Amino acid sequence: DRSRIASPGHRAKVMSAEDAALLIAPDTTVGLSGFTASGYPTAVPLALAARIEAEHAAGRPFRLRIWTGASTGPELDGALAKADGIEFRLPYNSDPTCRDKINRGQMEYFDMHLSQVAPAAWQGILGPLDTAIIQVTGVREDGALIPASSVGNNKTWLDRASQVILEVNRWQNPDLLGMHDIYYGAALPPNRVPIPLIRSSDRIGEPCFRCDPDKIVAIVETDRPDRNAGFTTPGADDLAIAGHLLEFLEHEVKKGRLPPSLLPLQSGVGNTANAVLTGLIDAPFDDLTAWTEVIQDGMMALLDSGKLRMASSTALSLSPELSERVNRSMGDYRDRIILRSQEISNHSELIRRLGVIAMNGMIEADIYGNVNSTHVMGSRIQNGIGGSGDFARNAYISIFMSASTAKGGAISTIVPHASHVDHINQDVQVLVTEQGLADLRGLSPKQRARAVIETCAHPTYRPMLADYYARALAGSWGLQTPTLLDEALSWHSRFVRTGSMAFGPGGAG
Ligand code: 0RQ
Repeated sequence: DRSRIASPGHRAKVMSAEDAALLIAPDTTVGLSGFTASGYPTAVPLALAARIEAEHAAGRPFRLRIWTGASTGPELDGALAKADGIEFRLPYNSDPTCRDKINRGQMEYFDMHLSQVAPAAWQGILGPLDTAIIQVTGVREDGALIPASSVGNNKTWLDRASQVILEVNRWQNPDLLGMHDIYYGAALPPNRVPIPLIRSSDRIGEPCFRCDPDKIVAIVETDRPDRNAGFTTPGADDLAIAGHLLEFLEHEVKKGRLPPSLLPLQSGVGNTANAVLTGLIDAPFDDLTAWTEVIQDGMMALLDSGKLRMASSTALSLSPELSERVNRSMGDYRDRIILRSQEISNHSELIRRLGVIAMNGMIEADIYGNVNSTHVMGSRIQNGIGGSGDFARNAYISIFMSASTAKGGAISTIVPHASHVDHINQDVQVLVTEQGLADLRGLSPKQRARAVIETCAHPTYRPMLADYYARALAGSWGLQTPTLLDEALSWHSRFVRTGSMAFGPGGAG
């Protein structure tokens, strides 16, 4: 079935994934499509991984610099990392093999804000881009490329790369045509102009990517579904967090601080975020909109329920079951979903203008409301900052959420001092755990500490935090943000030494 490639010139470039992989030289930079395990190339990365393994077996070094939109799937990050083919990677990663290599010091990882990847590439600070490997839904007769289920940085990779390899994926529904909005008005300073978008539903670009046909060196045809992990049924903690959050939003509407249809919603990755969105189905809000970077199952359910009028995102990020169902009826969603480049979905100017309500997960928060989204015990990366910084800094209300403990209670996610800070306390306005919701807006550091300890901490750790805070009030060098310097990170070092932040039975540790 060649019907997905309507241009004869493009059809002449169809070849096997193995042949396409031979066009990529060692020690070069490759920009790939993909934002979550949606719309990422699979056949060429798998063939490339096999080639890298063969080269390594023959004693020849072969490593690449890899740029993507955000996390991708096992056939890309997983396969290339297992082949030890990634020298350097940016941005957000959630692949376990990559994570392991990064934490062992065997892979360089530049964890940058997702909105800033494309501008940084244009600025030239990342170096040249040798090859782009981009999954598309089809090629039109005029050579325009129909995007797939994620947009990410594809526009920029296609524009910047010296050579382009396309994967035309027959699994993607051709009805995707018309769902995307690819903005071609971005420029570097001093030539930047306001982005002409005032509502989440505005369209300011084109439905397809442009790409100089002379740069296209190979086209590989594939037929493979997106492969996002499924979601677990929300647990008691997820439901409690969702309950606190919905009560807060209702309260804000009652107080007249939010309109009855709220403001555009952003929701991060993970099960808790998914549970919050599912909870909105039964909440008393109508005519909702979303301005976000991933559309998970909960947001689709909200769309299907009619409560959510439309969603703007850079990617669909659906469980395998829902992904198949949505893919079959893609045309039904074309008027309610807009997929954009990530530099637009996560743009500070637009997030600030629209007044987005940002809801993101966290690793830990300290009593002053500084949030760590990325590092476990200060030094091991979990995933990355992703879009959380883009949204938190510019949101109308910036909310972070997590269960109050992790690893079966051995870790308190509320700590005296964050072991790494991604979001400073000024960018964190509301903290939610299953224990409760702390509205930190307008509070001083000492007022925040009292609210966080009393409202968010787990009962096991609350007395320990209260004790630390009381002693900090008595013994800190300064009293704006009371801190016991020698003790601030002792909870983390105790965990690394003993496997628990709690004191042992004899009070030792
Ligand atoms: O690890 O799977 O090994 O048990 O972190 O934690 O509780 O399942 O929560 O899926 O919501 O993820 C911050 C990682 C939370 C995510 C983070 C361990 C925990 C588990 C996952 P296991 P949960 P979630 C838009 C916004 C940054 C990017 C972002 C994230 C694993 O939300 O990556 O916000 N955010 N992007 O056990 C040690 C702690 C821990 C901990 C959790 N305090 N100490 N381990 N874990 N807290 C989306 C994009 O950017 C694409």
